[in-house]
Amino acid sequence: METRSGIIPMPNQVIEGQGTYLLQGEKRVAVSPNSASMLVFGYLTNALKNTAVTLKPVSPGEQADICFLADSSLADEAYTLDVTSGGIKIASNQTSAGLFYGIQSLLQLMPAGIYDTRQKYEKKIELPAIHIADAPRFSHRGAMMDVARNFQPKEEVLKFLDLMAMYKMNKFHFHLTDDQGWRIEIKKYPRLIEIGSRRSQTQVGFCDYYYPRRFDGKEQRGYYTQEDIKEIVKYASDRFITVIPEIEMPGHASAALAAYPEHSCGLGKTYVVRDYFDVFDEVYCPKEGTFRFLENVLTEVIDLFPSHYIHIGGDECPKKAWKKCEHCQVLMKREGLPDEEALQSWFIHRIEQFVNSKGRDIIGWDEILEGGLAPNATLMSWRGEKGGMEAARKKHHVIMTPGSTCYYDHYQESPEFAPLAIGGFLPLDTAYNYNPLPVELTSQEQSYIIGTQANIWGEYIQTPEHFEYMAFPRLLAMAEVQWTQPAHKDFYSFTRRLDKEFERLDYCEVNSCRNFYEVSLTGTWNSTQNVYEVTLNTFCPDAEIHYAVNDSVILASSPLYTAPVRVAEDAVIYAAVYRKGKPLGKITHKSFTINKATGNFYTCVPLPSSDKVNPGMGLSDGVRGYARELRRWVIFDADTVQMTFDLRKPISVHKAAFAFLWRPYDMLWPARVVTASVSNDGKEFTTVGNQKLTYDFSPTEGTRFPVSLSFPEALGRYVRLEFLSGGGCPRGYYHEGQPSRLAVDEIELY
Ligand code: TNX
Repeated sequence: METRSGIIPMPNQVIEGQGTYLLQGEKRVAVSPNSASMLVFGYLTNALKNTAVTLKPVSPGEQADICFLADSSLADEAYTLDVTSGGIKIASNQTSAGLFYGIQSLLQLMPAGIYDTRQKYEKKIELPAIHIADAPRFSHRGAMMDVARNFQPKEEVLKFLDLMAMYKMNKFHFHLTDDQGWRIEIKKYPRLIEIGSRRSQTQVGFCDYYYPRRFDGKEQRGYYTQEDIKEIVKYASDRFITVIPEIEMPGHASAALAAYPEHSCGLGKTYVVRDYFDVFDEVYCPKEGTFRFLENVLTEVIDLFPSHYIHIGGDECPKKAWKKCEHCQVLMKREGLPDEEALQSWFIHRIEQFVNSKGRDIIGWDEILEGGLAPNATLMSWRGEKGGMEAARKKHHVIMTPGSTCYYDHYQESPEFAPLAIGGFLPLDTAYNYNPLPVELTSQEQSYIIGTQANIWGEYIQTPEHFEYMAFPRLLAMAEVQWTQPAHKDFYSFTRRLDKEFERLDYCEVNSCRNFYEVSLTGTWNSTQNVYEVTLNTFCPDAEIHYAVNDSVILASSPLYTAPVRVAEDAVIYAAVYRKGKPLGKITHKSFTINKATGNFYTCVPLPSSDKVNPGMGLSDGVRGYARELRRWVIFDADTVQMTFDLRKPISVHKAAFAFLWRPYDMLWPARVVTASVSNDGKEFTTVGNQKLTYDFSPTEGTRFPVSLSFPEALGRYVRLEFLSGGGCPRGYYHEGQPSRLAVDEIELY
């Protein structure tokens, strides 16, 4: 479905009419004098403040150009919007949430220029005649902002709320506490801010880049006063958004324990606000004093946030401290708890009872399933959808946020061009195509899934600009996942609407990722034609791609891409998106290596434990591993790894080249020995080369180590490489003594 009007998220029913309505001068708005309608009236007035249009409220029933109508037959959040040459009518039920969404649709019918704050919009506002009848697919349409890892100023929070409202999102999940910072003032416990809201430095680069870790030496601090929180809550509520606060427990508690170490299990440790990112063993100890502390914290939180749901975390709580803690062990015996998982569940139950006693319910991450789900808990499923499905089957409400489709801290463009991210790959189309209702569930079970949200974790997000880069434009895809019925979803239609929407995002000064206007390059071996082909793609509709081989200058006169580009030898392909002779985005490029192994099948003994990109062909797909892109590497958990290439006919070879990734944090160490052998029947192999491999580990930086092995020219249909892995992780490094793993990429034969 495609509409001229281009609203995001796509409304569920749109009928385009004939003619237009001209919005200009003073317009009369019929609005009930109740507070919710007046609030929406105020919002609309403010949205138009930059235009030549002024609005005057009149009573319902009086002659008016714009009518806000109450229709109690409409569901909460549903609305109808009618634009005719005679005027505008928006109907919703008394909650006025629908009215607010009707206004959002109306505003999106207007030119993006009305959002330009640098100059007044003097041009006329011509609205297309239209009938929209609309209601959301899900009631929980959320986004999570992690301000604990890195603080975000209040202004950025408010800006984000504005943007969420534009796309009809209604739940703002505020991740306020974690190991690296406590961000909310609690009057009863001032040290949470004095100590918990600052750290003196932060790790540089991804957690596994450097050994030992490097730090930036810059203080990181920030928190919201209770006045700030009130302002944020009110600002959100004026936009029909509920702020759901998250106070993490029992894990992710380092910042709180740095301030109040008495709530830990002790163990003679010094507790600090963490300056690097990991899952830490220091957690809350289930002592009476700890519960009193947490209940007092929650009491202040509950007073500040009217949200029915209070998120209590519950994820990633290592049990090491509890296992060693005498108090915990006695408590477990007394309560008849078989293991520490049951203790975690006991902990969460107890907190749930407290939250329930205040008339609220808890949300927890899917680990709260372990050891038994608290009776009234809503589950946020992040480790895939399994936990969510289990909870739905147990008749608990569920919010689906599986990492692979909802974690907007993952890369959305190639790591070669993107700023540092946590990893993964979650491009716009993947975000868009997510369906939060697993087909494995019956429709009855599905009804427990109340929605989904984007989680924007902040480990590597240090500035508002970077936050926006990670959130957008994926957040608009999420808005459509949340709002639009699957029958009305269509990625191509979305890209056409998004193409226009970027203009509005620009006026709103959103630093969106722009790879929408760039080319992504993928190479594959075409086995029917025996040739390597590079496919060029862009999300951008109605555009051309121009490209060049081994030439970084791309002009409108460069070759126009019409079919996969064939390359017969090593090449770098450069490409850019053009529309009407003008480039829309930057030039991107990718290197391809074409050699005797490229495109050939191979077998591995044992099979790799991770093989994410071009599974089964990752070692011969023509693209070399890149230090920052872990998922591209083929990883083996074994002492000896054998790879046998089938070159399909006897071919003479004299050299093998390959690379290993060194990342001590991930137990990845390069191979110590490589042996090459050839065979004509795939059974009997003759060794042709063997070499001990040594490396310079002094750079202390996660590194790609390229290695090659030359040998006397040999003829064979099969070529085998055998690697002896790096052995145990060496002394003094992470995971000392544990078996290392081997990450290899691109086996090249010459
Ligand atoms: C896992 S999701 C976490 C967070 C991290 C995130 C990074 C969850 C409940 N825990 O603490 O920030 O991964 O993607």
